[in-house]
Order: sequence, then structure tokens, then C-alpha cells
Amino acid sequence: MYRALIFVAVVAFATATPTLRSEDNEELRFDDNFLFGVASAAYQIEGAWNEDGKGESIWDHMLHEHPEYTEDRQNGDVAADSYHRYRDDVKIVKEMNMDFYRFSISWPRILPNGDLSLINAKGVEYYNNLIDELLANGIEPMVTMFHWDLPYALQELGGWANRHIATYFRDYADLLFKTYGNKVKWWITLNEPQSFCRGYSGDHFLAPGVEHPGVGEYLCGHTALLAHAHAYHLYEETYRAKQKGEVGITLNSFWYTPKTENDKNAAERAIQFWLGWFANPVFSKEGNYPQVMRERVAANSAKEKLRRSRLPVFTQEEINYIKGTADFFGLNHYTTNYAEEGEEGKTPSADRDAGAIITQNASWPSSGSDWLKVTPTGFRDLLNWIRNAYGDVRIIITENGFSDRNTTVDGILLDDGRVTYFEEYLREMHKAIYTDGVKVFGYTAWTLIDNFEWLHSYQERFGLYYVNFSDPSLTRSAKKSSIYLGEIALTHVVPSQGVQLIASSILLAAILLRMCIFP
Ligand code: GBH
Repeated sequence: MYRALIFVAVVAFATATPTLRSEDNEELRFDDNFLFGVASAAYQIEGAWNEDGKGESIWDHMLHEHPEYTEDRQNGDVAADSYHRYRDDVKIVKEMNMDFYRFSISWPRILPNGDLSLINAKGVEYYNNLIDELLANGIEPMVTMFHWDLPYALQELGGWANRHIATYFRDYADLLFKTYGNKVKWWITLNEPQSFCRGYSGDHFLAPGVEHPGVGEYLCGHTALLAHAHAYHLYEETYRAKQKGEVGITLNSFWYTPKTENDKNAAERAIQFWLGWFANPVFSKEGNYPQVMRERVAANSAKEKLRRSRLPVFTQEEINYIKGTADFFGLNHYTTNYAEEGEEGKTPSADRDAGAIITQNASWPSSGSDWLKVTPTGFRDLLNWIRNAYGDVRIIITENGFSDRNTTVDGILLDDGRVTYFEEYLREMHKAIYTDGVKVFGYTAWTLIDNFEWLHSYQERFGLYYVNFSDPSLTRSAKKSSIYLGEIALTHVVPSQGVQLIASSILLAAILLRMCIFP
């Protein structure tokens, strides 16, 4: 055991000096007012799925019915038990010197029936406690109102495919502003509608697992945009003057790079279908879905002999109502894909409508997730694309992170793959800000602690802290990456490689020393 530990430490050290895929390795500095934070989401960390009056969510329901959907047949019933251990979590955020903590509120924990017929006092109290604990520690709460755990009661009415759900979301948002708005100044309405709407397209990776490709995801997206706009207008009209916070939305996008010179249009279509789907209605001057998207879905629908486009149509009034409804652009970014001319996916489906074949390059460095390759330069390209498309919108990176697979604790604490990922992505973001002039004002690492990674369950770990899921007390232990990012949050400096080498050596010496004292 002891020798094995030394072996792991030495191997880790040997790989601790990353070869940068960004050319420069100088020390980089971020402005004093640049914000650093960490993120999590309710279903992925809280557990306590049916405690203290919480209602059932679509994730509870789907994974209880279909344990086989996840890699190891587990679910988020207990997860990292943050419902009971939130004080430990806040301590960790503080240890990492973070300015803010982005977490999500579970809609069914507050409103078990989805609507205002029942307000669960214990649920309301839980988030009050969490927010108070953060503020007492000098950490700003940043609240995501919806990170995929819709009340199941609303799914029975069709969920996001039912346009009226937008009004239910408005009521829920109203309650959150009213209840927490004196303490919370950062609001994110929805996390990644592009992802959760896939739960209606038959890609079984997300709840509710409804199978209506080419139709369901567009209906869902339509409702989601209206819901977001309702929450924004409500804040604008009723709360902003007094509460003085900001309301935005979090969208995710890969970077799409043309596979060959001839694939530039395919790459542009891919990003319009993925990011433009939600960004264009909210952030563009003209509003509405991207033109290429409206045209292609309409044309395919006509070919399928449908009477109207599968992509619902906004009235001019709705276009104006949705346009401009964000104080900031929350961006989740992880990786890059190739796009190539051609068609793939079911008929019909959004993938086929986009008319691009999506691949990756097997030689790109991998992670613990099939879809996530380490491709830092795409981050800078994406940020520039957003600025070119939507002008000088204020951007905050609301997620960026790296996974590894479940192995031994010892191997995983020295998570050099993650350190390298953060370093390279921060360097590219720095170039986007300070060389290219993109207005990014903050950065959020995904994720605080190892947690329930949706269909990959506890097998893919994105945490800055390790969670021992086989230990009933679910101990959290610092990984090397948490120390690395903690230093950056404190100093606002990404150290040069030389400094990092010294820091790694000290860390290694400390580990070896500890092993000698407690063999
Ligand atoms: C984010 O989504 C989520 O907001 C967060 O909850 C999650 O933990 C984090 O990423 C890490 O995954 O399995 O090949 O079908 C990022 C966008 C969309 C990426 C769904 C993975 C599934 C690909 N995700 N996608 S696959």
C-alpha cells in the first residue's frame, strides 16, 4: 500500500508539468474586479430526494422507473448529501477563496406540486440557511432557478412541451425573487435549455426521456424562451429597483470547427442550431430564432408533408418581448467538435435539421467523458464568435471543467489532468479578454465536489474536491486542482510554468513527508 502510494505520487509528479497546448507559458494576470467562483446543481449534489416535504422531480421519477438509464444503476437520491452537509460545502468554497458560489434551487423542493398550491416551508428554509451561510463567509450566492429538475407534477401536464409551463415558471421565479431577492443579487433563470430540451427528443441522456425528435425539443425550447423572458420582465417591473440584482441565462456551446476548408458553412450552421437557437432570440439585435434555423426546419417539414414547420413561430410581439432579456450572458463551455457537410440523425430531428456531421479528432487529449476532449483554443474562438454575433454583451463563464473516471482516491487527488485543463483554458480565456477585447467578467469552475453526473452517475468525476461515495460520511478531500484554482482566485494570477513546478515540488514533498510520518 505504502509503496503503491509513493509510486502514484511519483508518476503524478512526472506528469505534473504539462506540455501547454497554448504557446505561451508566462504569468498571466486578471483584473482585480474579475470574479472567480465554483458551481453545482441541486439534483447532482443535494440528495434528500423525498425529505422534509420535497416533491418528486422528473429526474427522481425517471431514474426510479429506469435505473438502467445510468451507467451504474445509481441515482441522485443521496448524491453528496449536501442537503445535510451544506456547511461543509460552504467551507470548501471559502477554502478556495472564491468570490461566489453558483448553486441551483430545486423547484419541487420549494413547490412540491410545481404550482403555488403548496409552498414547502422546510425547503424555503434550507436555501435561506445556505444563502446565510455563504454571506456570513463573504461569498456571493449566484442562483440558478432551474437546473433540469422539473417538478414531476408539471411533467404530467406535458412539461416544457406545454407552453403554459412558462407561466408556472413565472410564479416560481416570483416566489424566489420575493423570498431571497434581498440577499441574492445574481440570478440565472435556466441552465442549458439546449441540453434539457433534448430530454424531449428521445436522446435518452436527459429527463424526462420523452421521445419526439424534431418536434419535442423545439416545443420545449419555445416554452423555455418564454419562461426566461417572463422571469426577466417580472424582475425588471417589480424587483429590480429595490433589489438591484442582475438576471441572466446560461447557454452552453461546444466550439464547432470546420473539418476541412469546405465545411465552413456546416460549422456555422452547427453553432447556429446549438447556441443560436437560444442566443439569437435573447441577445441579437433582430431577435427570433436564427434565419438559417427557421429556413431549414421549415424546408424539412415541408418535405415531410407537414402543414407547418416543426419549429414553432414567435409573433413579432413575442420576438420583441424576448429580445434583450438578459443583464449578462452565462456561458458553459467544455470542448470542441468538428463539423462537416452532410446529414445525420433521425428523420426528423434537430441534428438532421442542422445538416452537419459532428465528430471529434481521436488525437485530441481525452478526459473521463467520451464527449470531452481537451481543446483549449476553441474556447477563445467561441468567445470571439459570440462577440461578433451579439456585440459587446457582458459574459460570465458559468461552467468550465474536466472529468476523470472513478479510480483510487490516491490517484485522483493528484488530478494533474484537471490542473492542465484549467491552466490551458484560463490562458485562452485571458487572450480572448486581454488580446481580443471580449467582455468576460467572471469565471466559474465546474464543479465544487464530485457529484451525480447524470447518466454517467458517480463514474465520471468533475469535482475540485473528491467525495468518497462508499464512506457513509461522504468525506470531501481537496484535489490538487482545488489548491491550484484557489491560488488563482486569491492572487488573480495564472502562474508561469516555472512557479508551478516549484509549487508541485513542495506539494509532493509534503505528501511524501506525510506518508513517512503516517505510513
Ligand atoms: C453541463 O452540461 C451541465 O450543466 C452539468 O450539470 C454537467 O454536470 C456538466 O455539464 C458536465 O457534464 O453523453 O455523449 O450523450 C454540459 C453539456 C450536454 C455535455 C450533454 C454532455 C451529453 C453528451 N452537456 N452532453 S453524451
